[in-house]
Amino acid sequence: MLKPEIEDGQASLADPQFRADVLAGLERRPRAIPARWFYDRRGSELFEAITDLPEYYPTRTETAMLGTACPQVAEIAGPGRAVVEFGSGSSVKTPLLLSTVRPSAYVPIDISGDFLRESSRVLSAAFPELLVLPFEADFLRPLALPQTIAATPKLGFFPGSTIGNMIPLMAVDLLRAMRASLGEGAMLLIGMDRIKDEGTLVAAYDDAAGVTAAFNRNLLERINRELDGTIPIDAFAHEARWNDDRARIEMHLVATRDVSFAVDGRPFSVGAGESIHTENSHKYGSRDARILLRSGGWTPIREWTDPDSLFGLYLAEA
Ligand code: AVI
Repeated sequence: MLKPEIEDGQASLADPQFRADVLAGLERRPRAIPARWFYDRRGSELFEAITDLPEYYPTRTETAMLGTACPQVAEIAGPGRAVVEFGSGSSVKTPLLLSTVRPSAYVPIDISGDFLRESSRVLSAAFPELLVLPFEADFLRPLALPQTIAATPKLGFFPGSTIGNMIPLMAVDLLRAMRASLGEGAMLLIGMDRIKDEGTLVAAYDDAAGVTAAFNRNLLERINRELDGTIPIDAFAHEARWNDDRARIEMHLVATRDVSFAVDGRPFSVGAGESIHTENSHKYGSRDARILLRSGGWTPIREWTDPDSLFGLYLAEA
């Protein structure tokens, strides 16, 4: 996932981009704050908890699918590739891939050095023979990967349906950037959550235990902590909506009453019923996913799904 920096947060230490995104997002109509700011330390913990929820099927479904798909990916991709993961790696999915594909090197790319160093340390301990080359960078743009693996064919790995958190225009740009970064002869293994009945989708983003609600509201807490905010958190309700026109789940924070507050010394008023849009999670049917991949310069060559067609895993070549 696109995990940004972990910060414990004080107003004076706030990321200037966070301040700019929040102030601009509260100013505009409809109000919207980019989802990347969910992931401070608390937000990352809450996201981990979400992945274990009974309603949140994507993580366990994709993980089970990787068990079947990875040996086949290994056969198609052949030995000795460098696995390049976009994001700092999951403690379960990445080992599944590395143990079957047996790459010559593993390059996790993340904008957050903290996440990257920690997950690289854990993976190096689990795979002591493997050359692990953590790469701190924003993978939304084409990258010059380490010289050591310049001549090695690459296998990109982008699980978790994180691509769904981008609008399609950005998703295509990202796929193109990945193709440019990985070079000729590359392959890409990517997960995308599928379109399904609205009830299942909404429940996955509005769980009975309220963990996703806490994850959403933590953004307001982060604003209060880091940007000297005075937002009354209890005046905002978590809402997950299926936008059928755009094939996406939207998360919103909806004001339950008229509220006035300040952020970084600037006053804001939000009327009862008004929302702050905090996340999009686009869902792709099999054909949609293949069109998206082709638009991004990739040719899909294999596809896996689960018995209930909840989630899709795609292998594509450059
Ligand atoms: C990280 N990303 C793929 C998650 C998703 O499903 O869109 C983030 C998430 N938001 C609420 N629950 C999970």
